Amino acid sequence: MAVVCKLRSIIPEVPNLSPPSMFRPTAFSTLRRGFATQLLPTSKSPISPSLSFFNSVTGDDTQIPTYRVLDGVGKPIEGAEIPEITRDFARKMYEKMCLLPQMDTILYNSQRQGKISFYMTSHGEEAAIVGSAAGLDFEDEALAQYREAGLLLWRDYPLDSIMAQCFGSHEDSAKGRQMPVHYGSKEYHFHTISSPLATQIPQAAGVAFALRRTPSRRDKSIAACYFGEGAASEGDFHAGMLLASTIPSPVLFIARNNGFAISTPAAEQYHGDGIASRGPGYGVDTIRVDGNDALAVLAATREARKRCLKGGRAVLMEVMTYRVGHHSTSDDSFAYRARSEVEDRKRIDNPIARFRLFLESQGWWNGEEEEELKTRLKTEVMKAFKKAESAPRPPLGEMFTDIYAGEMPWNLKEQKEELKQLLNKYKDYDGYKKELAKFTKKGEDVMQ
Ligand SMILES: Cc1ncc(C[n+]2csc(CCOP(=O)(O)OP(=O)(O)O)c2C)c(N)n1
Ligand SMILES: [Mg+2]
Repeated sequence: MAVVCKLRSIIPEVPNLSPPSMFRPTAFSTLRRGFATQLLPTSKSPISPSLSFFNSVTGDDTQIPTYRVLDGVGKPIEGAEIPEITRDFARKMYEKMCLLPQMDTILYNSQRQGKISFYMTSHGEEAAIVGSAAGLDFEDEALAQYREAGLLLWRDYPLDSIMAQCFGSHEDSAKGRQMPVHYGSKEYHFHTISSPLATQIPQAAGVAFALRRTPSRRDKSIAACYFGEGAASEGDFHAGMLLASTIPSPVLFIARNNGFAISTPAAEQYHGDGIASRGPGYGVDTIRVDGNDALAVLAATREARKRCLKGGRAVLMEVMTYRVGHHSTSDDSFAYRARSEVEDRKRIDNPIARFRLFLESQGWWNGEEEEELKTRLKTEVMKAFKKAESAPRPPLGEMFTDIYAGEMPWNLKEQKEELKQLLNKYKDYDGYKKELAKFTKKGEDVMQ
């Protein structure tokens, strides 16, 4: 009371105090009226006499709910609305959801046979990836992590280009200089994957800001940023969220919560309520979605996208799913989880089966079409695979080009010279001969 009286006596002595309008001191005017209902001019927080702490977004210690449309057997759950979807659109989604594991299995096995150096599958996450891709616009800029090849498939990115990237063949747009699965295509609005986790998150906030500042794309395109729940532990996640929240931009953050960051289970990655609970902290509209329900992911993505464009602001979607495959070809997940757990998930909550049951219930799919599809997809994948497998690599010297714009820097020139000397010295040895034979020009472009 004494402090309030003192303040009241001070306020009239500073009549010319004219702060910028956004900081207009409501607290001062309330104090003048004698009611301390607010604490500071920068806060709208009401005053409370209750000494209470909180640790729940829902306010009642329950977890944030998970939005779902279809139940485990592809039927709409009570109260759920089926998003607008045509027969052809639904069939295309299903086809791409089936193409993804076909492609994954062939490329995964090819790594095991030593034909490619590395691979990452999306097994179990087909609805999360294809469902969200289907809710986006082709021109939305995608900034993915590495497990989102399904988005490229949805956009009809050619299988030939996927294979060329994984094999590093001369048809690869990155000229074989990236690890497999590090796709990138300007034409398909897919920013090149980078291995260091979460770097795409602040980049996506910047991309979305650029979209907002480009008259031809403003109010038309968003940035869609995918990342795993593990990547959300990086500082870049928080930097990206804060950036998008304070410098508003239409970016849709899609957190694929697949239960693992390599061998670390989600339960050991955070103590709070998943990734979704972090959204409101940044003032970002947020939803948690059943990622094994293709229709729920589709509907949530469409709505999230609309909000991004309407408000020019970020939206966060946490997509709950389960990584059925190993983390990558460098991992054996049965060293840290039971085989039976994986088999159970595949059986109990299979995203492809759930969506197929929905299609069948609409009369949009049948067993005969299923057989025909599986055969056709396998043939298509094998055709692209064989083409890339036998294709030569780009000329060896391409390794040094386009790394930086302008003139080649001195260190690359030095490295190229060193390679030239090595090749000229050892080119007649069997090991060198065999390797050089795989390159277009057989290394001669470097040796000269
Ligand atoms: C900055 C950084 N730290 C660590 C790694 C090694 N790493 C690669 S993938 C991965 C796990 C990521 O898990 P999550 O984000 O959940 O994606 P998921 O693999 O489950 O799809 C880790 C730790 C990395 N690539 N970059
Ligand atoms: Mg994960």
